[in-house]
Amino acid sequence: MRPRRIVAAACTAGVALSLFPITAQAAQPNDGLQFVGFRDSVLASHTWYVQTFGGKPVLGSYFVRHIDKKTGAVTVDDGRIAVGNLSDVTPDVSVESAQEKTRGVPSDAKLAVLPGADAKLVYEVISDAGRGSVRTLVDASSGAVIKTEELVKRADGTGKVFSPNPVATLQNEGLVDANDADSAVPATAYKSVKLSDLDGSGYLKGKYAQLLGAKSKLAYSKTNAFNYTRNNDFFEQVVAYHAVTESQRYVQGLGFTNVNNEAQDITTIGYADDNSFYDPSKDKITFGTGGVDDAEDAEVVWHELGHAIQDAQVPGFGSGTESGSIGEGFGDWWALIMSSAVQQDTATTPLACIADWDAVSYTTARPHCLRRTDTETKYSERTGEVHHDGQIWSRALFDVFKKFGRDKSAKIVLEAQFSYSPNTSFSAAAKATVETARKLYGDADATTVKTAFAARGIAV
Ligand SMILES: [Ca+2]
Ligand SMILES: [Ca+2]
Ligand SMILES: [Ca+2]
Ligand SMILES: [Ca+2]
Ligand SMILES: [Zn+2]
Repeated sequence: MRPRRIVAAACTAGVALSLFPITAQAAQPNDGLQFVGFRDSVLASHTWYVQTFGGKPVLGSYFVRHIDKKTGAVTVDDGRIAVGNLSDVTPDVSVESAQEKTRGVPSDAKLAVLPGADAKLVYEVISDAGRGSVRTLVDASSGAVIKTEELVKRADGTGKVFSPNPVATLQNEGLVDANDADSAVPATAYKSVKLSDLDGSGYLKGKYAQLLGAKSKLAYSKTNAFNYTRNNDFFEQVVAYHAVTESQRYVQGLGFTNVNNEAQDITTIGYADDNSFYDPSKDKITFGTGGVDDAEDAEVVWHELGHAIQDAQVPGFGSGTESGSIGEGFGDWWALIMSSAVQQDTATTPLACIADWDAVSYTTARPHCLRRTDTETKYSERTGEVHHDGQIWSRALFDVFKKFGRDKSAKIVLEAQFSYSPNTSFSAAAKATVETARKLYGDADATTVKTAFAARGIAV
């Protein structure tokens, strides 16, 4: 039933205005109204109610009385809804078990009536899993989740980004930073993209990523249009937001709803070194601006995000030298996994080359790579330096990627990482990965994964 607007003076519908509770009609089996709030404006006063049934609030209903201060005229806006086929308002399920059905920490839970022809008694549970409040309706008879909705508004925006970076996009190893000059990079290196899951605040703040810093230094657009060129410091914020959000959407699409499923904290402001890092104590990624601004290269973004992903999967991951090396290797490989969807693998700019754009500032050999995922580095050639030793791991994963493709290899590795210890060894992590491949896809695929690790000299 749609809410009706009734002017009291002409009202023939039988709604008693002066009494509380209001008399119910047959078509509207309400048993009362519950006071919600009072608002005072210049011309009138406004008293809001919610409809009740059996003493429980009816979801989505409202009833408001506006009284004109000058004339005393009363106007009613009746948003009561029919409650059909419901006689009992005693729950069969406890509030605790309803709260267990929700995501995150429950902050409020109350019995309510979900109206309609077949109305239901439900628990309305408000909870927060770290990215804004979520409302869950749990059937108070069966305990089934009827509906989950985010109370935070989301918006899509648009922006210009590098994806993954100008060198790979243009297949041009001759590009240089030129001190952040717009003229150093042709317009064809930019891609116009959708920026999804924004919270609508006008900042680059959303479901999976949020840029932090002083407001005056953060990109802002009332219309969620973030079109900058690289000399503008807002530009790398857009690249970072987009790269992290697209990665999380990809992870979700693989079926993982609990891998760093939150608004990852990011900053691109105030760190002048040619370095970037993930700080697990703050769960925050910081991008430096030395040489090519690090966040102008989405592969640097994805590498750092790799650390955040592993830390989200295994609290404190990377506490030993070998596990730290696995962390670096995974980060490089994750950059490759993400890039493989947006760039061509060519002899000039091979997919195995990581951070092709950031690396033009500190490498002379072409292709310019921070590191590669296709080196021959063996387990016996470990130096104890985690980025060096990480190449052992990234190469093994690269071989798995080549055999299985993007989605299947990503699914195996992400699932396997849940079972890694924080200080795992190459051998233990490799074995866990092989077993995960076996459980997901069977013996033949497990053997393929095992071969990739064995080729690096890892005992598996
Ligand atoms: Ca820049
Ligand atoms: Ca995180
Ligand atoms: Ca840099
Ligand atoms: Ca690359
Ligand atoms: Zn790293």
